[in-house]
Amino acid sequence: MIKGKKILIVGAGGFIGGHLVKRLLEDGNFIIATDIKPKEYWFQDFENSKNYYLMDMKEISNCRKVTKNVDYVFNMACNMGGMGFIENNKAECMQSVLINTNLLISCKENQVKKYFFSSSACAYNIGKQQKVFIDGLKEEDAYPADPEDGYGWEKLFSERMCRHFMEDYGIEVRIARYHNIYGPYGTYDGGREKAPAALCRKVIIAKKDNKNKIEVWGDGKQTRTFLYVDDCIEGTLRLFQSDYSEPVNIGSDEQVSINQMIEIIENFTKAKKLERIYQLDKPKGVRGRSSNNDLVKKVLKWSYKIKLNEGLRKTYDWISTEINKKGSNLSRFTKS
Ligand code: GKE
Repeated sequence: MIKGKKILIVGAGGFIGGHLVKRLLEDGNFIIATDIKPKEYWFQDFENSKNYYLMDMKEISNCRKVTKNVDYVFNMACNMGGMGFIENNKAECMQSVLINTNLLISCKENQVKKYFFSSSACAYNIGKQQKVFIDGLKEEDAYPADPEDGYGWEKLFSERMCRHFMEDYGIEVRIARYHNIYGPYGTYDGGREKAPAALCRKVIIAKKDNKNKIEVWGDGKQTRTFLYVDDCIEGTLRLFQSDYSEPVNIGSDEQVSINQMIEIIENFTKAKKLERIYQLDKPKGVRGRSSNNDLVKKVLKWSYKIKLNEGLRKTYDWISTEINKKGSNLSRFTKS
């Protein structure tokens, strides 16, 4: 357990960043938190701490300021979202390279000991993800490089930058490749939502409005593996404390199609099955993606715990409560 450390979390107002702040505060650390979003748009609120900064970490002056006298840095910040966002905002996504670069330079200057970079399964070679069911992606499958356009290239390049800062300047780095993380306190509408939250929302609203149809992007046969956020945080912290400095998959290996995920979600309701309107012109991403977890088991002696059915149930219940509180047209997550 990490305890009694002074830790900078960049992107603390985001989904995974918010869960990480919560956990590291509970474990007894001193947290400095930054985000580009004003506090009212942070996904989770932490009343007790005063060390929150509204700042753009693409600016090196900001990075220099907050990396002073900290033990560890977690870079959880990037301009991101589900396929609907990343396919249509490639230049925006690529600019997150400035956050990682300026943070690393500042960490070197301020002699920060250890640095975490949140990478993504989008770093993997897209040629290896053309079939519906694929063998899990192993870490070496990121090369030869041909990642997801825009967002994936930024992640792969930034991973590499971390590696060279370790080799050339001795900063310890840890890198996780996250595979579609979902759970409560995540984006569920507004354009940046990923499939688990989007489909929970669509089923909840159809039920609420007595509709018998939902819209699904693509033909529903595309597959993914989805990881519940509590397992993501546990895996992240274990990786951070390990001595392994190459990228590691943090994902589940429960590969499902989008249609299978909709069935799981529909089973949470007593309503009749919904007719699916397949929208073939919407962003679809790769055809099949799955995490191979051999390396994570080997280096961390750890595996995720929460099955998709259980994690989706918690997510569905949370989104349901939020929609009931705020109404289906209102989201606090619409601002980047
Ligand atoms: N977002 C969304 N919304 N996706 C839908 C919907 C919907 O209403 N209906 C069907 N899908 C389909 C998409 O077309 C895609 O084929 C699949 O679900 C997964 O979409 P996603 O959750 O938005 O994103 P991806 O898994 O393709 O990619 C995400 O991967 C992560 C890492 O594994 C990225 O967007 C990043 O969030 C992240 O790097």
